[in-house]
Amino acid sequence: MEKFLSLVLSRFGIEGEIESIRPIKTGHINQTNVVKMNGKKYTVQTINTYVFPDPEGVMENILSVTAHLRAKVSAQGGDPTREVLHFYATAEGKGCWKDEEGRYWRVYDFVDDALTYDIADDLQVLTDAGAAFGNFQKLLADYPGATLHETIVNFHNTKQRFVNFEAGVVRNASGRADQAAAEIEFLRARAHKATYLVDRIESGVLPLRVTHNDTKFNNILIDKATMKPLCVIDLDTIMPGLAAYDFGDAIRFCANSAAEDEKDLSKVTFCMDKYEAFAAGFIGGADGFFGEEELNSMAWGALVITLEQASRFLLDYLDGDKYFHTEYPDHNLVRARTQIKLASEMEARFDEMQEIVRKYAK
Ligand code: GN1
Ligand code: MG
Repeated sequence: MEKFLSLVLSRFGIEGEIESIRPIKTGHINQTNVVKMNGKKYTVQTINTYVFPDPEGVMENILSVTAHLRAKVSAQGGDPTREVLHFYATAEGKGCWKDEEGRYWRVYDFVDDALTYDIADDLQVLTDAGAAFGNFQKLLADYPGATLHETIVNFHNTKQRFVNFEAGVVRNASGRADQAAAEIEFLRARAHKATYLVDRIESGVLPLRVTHNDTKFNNILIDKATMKPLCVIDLDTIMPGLAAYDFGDAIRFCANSAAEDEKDLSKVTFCMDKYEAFAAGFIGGADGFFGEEELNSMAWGALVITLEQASRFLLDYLDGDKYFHTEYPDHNLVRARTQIKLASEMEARFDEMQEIVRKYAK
């Protein structure tokens, strides 16, 4: 392992003795190690090609977007070495290297003295996180979105997601559909809601922006010393999208009172105070950046992306756990259930959710 990681680093022009290797277990998709060499820490990661069939396209996006962000952060007097991820390129100028077994590797500087959290309890930190994700969209407002590779086709096309879900139910590849009958019913009954955002893209009501598309709270590095957001990470899914996708995905994760895979559903609640705290930063901090229709779509984003996520976890359960990393046989079903609980609570309090957006839009 050590010898191999040393070879990987050398492909990115980094040579020396490895001092330590530490695996990171947070993400559901890629495999990550923090490798210390010559006193400096690097994040060394394989890109999951089942999920990302075009890893070179992923890395072209990332190298170009991070260069754009770096220039913006520098111009605003920020510290680009800590506030933007720094990826290395191979001698051929590529952001990834393919080994003999066909695995794709990438390397970026590990950001020290920063942490990620799976559950957000401090409302001020949530407001700051909202502002950070909102600011991320602002920094990319003048990025040419049409030049980006679509790294996962139809990623937040919830209409298509529900078509795929239905096909997966019929296929029932794992033979486990009976165990998920109630959850399948819940989602089927909401297929009409899943089209809400896509319909509004198609009718030209909602503008496409360059969005992050995977705005889980643990995709923000928080500075240990100040507890302020430092850097947005996990840039694999930066693509044209809706402001409501980033708002909604963040909410479904951070306004949950429990973990995404909490087994005891009595602990899983949609927290309006957390929703409000995040909205205060994302919308309140945006200073008129979002248009009227976008503001009207934010609460929908939370509901639609939560339903979408439920369908994705459940589909993977039905397919036999091929996409998301799982730790036990029912892991994806457990995850789908938390999303369903959140979605039903959002439905019950939908008017309040919209009012809160209005409050911070002023
Ligand atoms: C995956 O990589 P990670 O763990 O940040 C997934 C997201 C899901 C999330 C659910 C490329 O994110 O879309 O919302 O799991 N990423 C991809 O936890 O599918
Ligand atoms: Mg990810």
